[in-house]
Amino acid sequence: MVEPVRFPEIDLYEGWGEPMRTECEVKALEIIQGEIPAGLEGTLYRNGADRQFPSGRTDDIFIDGEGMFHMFRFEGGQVDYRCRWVRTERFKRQEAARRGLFGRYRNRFTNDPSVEDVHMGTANTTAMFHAGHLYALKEDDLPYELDPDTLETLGRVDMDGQIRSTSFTAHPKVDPVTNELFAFSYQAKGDGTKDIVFYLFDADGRLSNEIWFEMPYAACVHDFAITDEWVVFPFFPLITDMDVVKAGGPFYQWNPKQETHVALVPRRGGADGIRWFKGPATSAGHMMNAHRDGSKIHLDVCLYEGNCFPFFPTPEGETAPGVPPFLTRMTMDLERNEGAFTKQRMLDVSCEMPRTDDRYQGRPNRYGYMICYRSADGSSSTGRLDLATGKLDFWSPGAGDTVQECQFVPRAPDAPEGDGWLLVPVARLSKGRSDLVVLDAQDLAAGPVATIKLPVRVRSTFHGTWVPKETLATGLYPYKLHAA
Ligand code: V55
Ligand code: FE
Repeated sequence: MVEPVRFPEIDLYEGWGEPMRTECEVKALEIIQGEIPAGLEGTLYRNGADRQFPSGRTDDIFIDGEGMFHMFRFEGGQVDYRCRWVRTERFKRQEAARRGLFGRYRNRFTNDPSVEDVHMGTANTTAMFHAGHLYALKEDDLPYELDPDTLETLGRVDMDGQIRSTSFTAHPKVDPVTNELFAFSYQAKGDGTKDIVFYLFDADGRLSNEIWFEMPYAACVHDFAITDEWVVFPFFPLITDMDVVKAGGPFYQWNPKQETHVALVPRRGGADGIRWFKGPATSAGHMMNAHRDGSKIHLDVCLYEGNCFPFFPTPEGETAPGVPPFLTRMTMDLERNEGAFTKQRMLDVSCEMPRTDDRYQGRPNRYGYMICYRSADGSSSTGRLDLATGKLDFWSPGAGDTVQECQFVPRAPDAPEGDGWLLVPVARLSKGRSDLVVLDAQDLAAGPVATIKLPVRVRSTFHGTWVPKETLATGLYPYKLHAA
C-alpha cells in the first residue's frame, strides 16, 4: 500500500491554484475570435510550477513545485498546444515512489532520507532557447534540456562542462541580435555560499567570459540586467542562513536592517573592474531593462519598498506585510554618486513581470510591457508604458480574469521597436480555463487580434520565450535593430 494522494486545504491549492498534474496535447486549438496574423510563425514556450505530489506540509509556496512546460506552436494560421512535466531527477524519484519526497522550498534538510543524494531542481521557472538547444530553467539547479518539438526531457546538462557552478539562473538574456547569451549563477558553490559567477556565451554556445566574485551576503538573485558595457547585479537582503535551513527553516529570510547593494560588472572585463553601489533595504524579482547614459547606468525594476516575498519572515520570525511593486529607475553614476544609488518611481500603477521588445535588452528601450494591477475586482491587465511620454496603454481581459506575463514578437526581423504582437496567456477564472490572446502591441486598447481558446487551465506560468520558426531550424535568431 502506498499512502493516498491528498493535497492540503491551503489557499495556494484553492480554485485556480488546484494542482493540474495533467499532461495534454491539443492539435489546432479553437480560435474563438479574429485570426492569427500572417507571418506569426514560431513557438511560444512557457514554464510554470505545478505539483506532482503533496509535500506533506502546509507551508508550500507558489514559486515551488515541479516544472510543467508548455508550448504553443503557431504555423499556417493555426496553433498546436502541448504541455509536459520536466522529468527532473526529483520528478522521477517521486514518480517511482508515487508520493512526495521533497519538503520545504529548497530545504534539503526537510526531504525524505531516501533522496539525500538527488538534485532538487524543479526546472519550473522559464524556457531558454540558445544555439539550437531548448532548456527548462530554475535558479537552484543546472539547466534541463528538452526536445523542442516533443518537450521530452533529454537530461540535466552543464553545457559541455562549461557551467562549473552548482546552478544556473532562470533569467538569462539571449540577445536575439548578436545571438550571445548572458547568464549567471548565485550561491554558485552550493546553498548558502556567497559566490556568484557571470557567464557570457557566444552564438555557438561557447563560453567567452566568466567572472567570479562574492556577494555581500548569500542573497536571492532572481534576475539581473545588461547594458552595452556593464552587467548589473542587484543584491536585496533576502538572505540564506544555513543554520536556519539546517534546522528546517525557510531558505531565505528578510533582513530589513541590511542594505541593498548593486554590483556593476564589466561585460568584457574581470572581477577587478567591479564597481559597487548601495542604498536602503528594498527587494525585487524582476528587471525591465538597463541602459547606459554617459557615466550613468539606469536600472528599471519592479521594486518593492519592503519584502517582495512576505512568506519569507525576518530572523525574528516576523512576517512583514506585503507591499506593491512599482516600476522604479535605480541610477548608478560612475562619476558622481560615490557608491550610493538613487531611485525614482516611473509609474504610479503597480506592475510586475516587466518585458520589452527583446531586441532592446541591454539597449535603451522606449516601450515596456507589464502586468498592471489597476482594478479592485482582482483582475489584472496587460500594459504598455511609453517611457518617452509616460503614457500607459492597456488591455483588460474582463472582470475577475487575469493575465500572465506577455511575450513581444516583432512583426518582421527588422521592424521598428515595439512594432509587432503581444502574446498573452489569460486565466479565465470566470470559466475555469485559459485563453492565449494576440494583441497588436501598438494598439492594446483595440482588443485582441485573435483569441485562442484552451479547453484546459494553464494553471500558472512564470516566464517563457518566443522562438521564430527559422530559429528552430538554424539555431540563430534572425533579428536586427531597425535602421532609423
Ligand atoms: C523567484 C521565483 C522563483 C524562485 C525564486 O520571482 C525567486 C522570483 C519561480 O521561482 O525560485
Ligand atoms: Fe522570474
